[in-house]
Amino acid sequence: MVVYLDLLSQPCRAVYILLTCTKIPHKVHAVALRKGEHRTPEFTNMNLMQKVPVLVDSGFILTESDAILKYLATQYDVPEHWYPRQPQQRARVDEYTAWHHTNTRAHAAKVFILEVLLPRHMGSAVDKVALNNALSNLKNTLDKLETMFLRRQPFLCGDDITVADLLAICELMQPLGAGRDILKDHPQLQRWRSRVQSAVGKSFDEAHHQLILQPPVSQWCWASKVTVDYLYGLGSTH
Ligand SMILES: N[C@@H](CCC(=O)N[C@@H](CS)C(=O)NCC(=O)O)C(=O)O
Repeated sequence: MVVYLDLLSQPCRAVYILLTCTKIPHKVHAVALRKGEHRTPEFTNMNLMQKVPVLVDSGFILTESDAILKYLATQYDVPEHWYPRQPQQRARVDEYTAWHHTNTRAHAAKVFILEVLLPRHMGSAVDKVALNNALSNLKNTLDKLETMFLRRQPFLCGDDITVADLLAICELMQPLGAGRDILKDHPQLQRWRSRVQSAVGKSFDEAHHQLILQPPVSQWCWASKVTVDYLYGLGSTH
């Protein structure tokens, strides 16, 4: 099995962590978004969307991190807690992952886009009004993570770690690439982050190594205008 990843990308890191900490045999094919390697004819042939992550398993091509994580957890012999078989427990994971894309991902990514990607693309200063708006939307999301998903349980969907925690943590780590720890005023989420880190061991640091090094802003300049416009529009209140 081959996975096409750029570890500066949040959904790619989630896939990487599951693969490495469960020891599913795989090869990583690095795709440097900042060099446009996702726009080559070969990559486009594999994924018309020109996005990472992509998984290729014996000719079966799959995109979308949520689908990839769930495929890996059901197709391979991994501990059941990652994506429980019991229908109601599984539904809890699906509940979070459905919510994730228009909440955790949209709002954490928007802060990052406004602080890093957009100024770079437009050659403009950070739009402080838009950023404050985005931070306020993000705060609502962080509050909901604490009061809804982490209420009386250590992980987002129950007593053990699932693929939902991986999607969430990788998204919430992203603004660190611009030096912003968005969990600093959220002790409950900080404790959850530590639990996720301990549960996945060294694969967490491996996945986030590049991000934590805080690469120069030029390296972040990979997203297509379509992606920036799309994410910039998501959750917009102005
Ligand atoms: N919903 C997709 C999102 C994939 C995505 O947006 N990937 C970004 C990196 S985080 C990408 O490849 N962007 C390249 C581009 O927009 O040109 C998933 O969860 O896999």
